[in-house]
Amino acid sequence: MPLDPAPLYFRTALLAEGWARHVRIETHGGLVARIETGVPPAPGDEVHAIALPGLPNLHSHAFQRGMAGLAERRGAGDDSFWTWREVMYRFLDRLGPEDMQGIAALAYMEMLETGFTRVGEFHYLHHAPDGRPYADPAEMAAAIAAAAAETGIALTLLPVFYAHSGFGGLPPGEGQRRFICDLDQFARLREGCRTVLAALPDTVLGVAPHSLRAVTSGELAQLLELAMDGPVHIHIAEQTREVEDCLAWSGQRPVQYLLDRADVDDRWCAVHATHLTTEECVRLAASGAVAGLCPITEANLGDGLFPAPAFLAAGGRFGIGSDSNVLIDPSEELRLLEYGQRLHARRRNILADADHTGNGAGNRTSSGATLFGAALAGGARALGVAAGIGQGRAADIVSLDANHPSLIGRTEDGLLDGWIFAAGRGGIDCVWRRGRRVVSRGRHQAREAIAARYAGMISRLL
Ligand code: NGQ
Ligand code: ZN
Repeated sequence: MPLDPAPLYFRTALLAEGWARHVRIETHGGLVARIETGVPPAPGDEVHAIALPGLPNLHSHAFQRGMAGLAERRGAGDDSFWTWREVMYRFLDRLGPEDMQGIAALAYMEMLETGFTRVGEFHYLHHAPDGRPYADPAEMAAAIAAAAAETGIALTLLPVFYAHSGFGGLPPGEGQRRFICDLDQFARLREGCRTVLAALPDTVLGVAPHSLRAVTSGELAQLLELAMDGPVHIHIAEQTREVEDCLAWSGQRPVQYLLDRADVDDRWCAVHATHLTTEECVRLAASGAVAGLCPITEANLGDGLFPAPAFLAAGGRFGIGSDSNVLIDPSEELRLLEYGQRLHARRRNILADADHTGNGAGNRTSSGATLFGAALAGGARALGVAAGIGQGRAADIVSLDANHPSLIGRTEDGLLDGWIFAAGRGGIDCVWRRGRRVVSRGRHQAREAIAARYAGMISRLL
């Protein structure tokens, strides 16, 4: 095992129990071995100002980073999620395993640079461009794992089961040929994923029925047997047309349909869950499932606005995901989550939890602290790990630049407000994964090589 890095010392740190001052963190084998608070730095400690726990990114399709900005031209008719999907299908048509690794490495590097330290990769690009399985069914999953290894990001892999093109088990379309498995093939693919993950630290393997459009309720029941106690992620109720189609086919809305047929509990992540009635908000919240919100992508795709006040009032939990990776930045996801609600309600500080009792005197209803705390807890839950900086956990830490104009003079929860609402990615200084520094002054240590490889690859692809 490599030598443990020097202990980290922070003037202030957001630990699992809350804010603490003068914090010394020793790591051993990548895990937090000891935390002391209220102590001076020891000789040889690496001293920094402000520590936050790294955030989980609960929903990513890494390959879509390669088409960021390419679907922003108006077509002949009305552009929509469905026309974007056509562009996306054409883009993925050409990608091989090396392309997947190169694009995913860029995306994962950007995640680390902006404060995400774990990614939930919702992976469905399984087969070769002609639709035939690779000799190794986990070939593309291996490319994803290689990108995670290169960048250092922690990986929760969510291999996707995809079998149909619409409600009621409709046959898949030509553009979906690279995604399609039967249940036996999927079980082998998932075993291949397990093997691939064995070489990486801190991995989690889940299962992802793509959506109620792509999976029948019979298939869903069999997939859940594979999942055991691991995470279960599904896209749900993202588009109004999806809700209408589900109603026309079953007489029920997607979330109603799911909650009536599957044992949805706190292993589940309901990705998007944009279109919910108040009753569905209450039932989904009560199930313990995490709502997987992806505000940047949901805005980009014109999905609609998640009914956050009703869902949170019912005790619902959420995390954030970068989904299409059109822009990667957790501070911006959280800011947009709050701003969407403000624009709609014409009020301010909508999601700030009135009961939030952070130590920041006078900051008891900080929007930043509520958003960050919820996304940390919900994201970790959805990705199958413990949340926050604590003994025995991976030392996944983000430091803020105390000299950034929007952070100077702020303390505790005020730092989260300053970062999320004002500084954004410019506020990030360093990022450690398993105690090893992978980002310094906002730049990943392998940025040059990863960006250069990507540049060569993407110009060939386009
Ligand atoms: C996906 N993305 O699987 O990449 C989907 C689009 C679909 C989002 N839903 C495809 N944002 O849902 O059919
Ligand atoms: Zn998605």
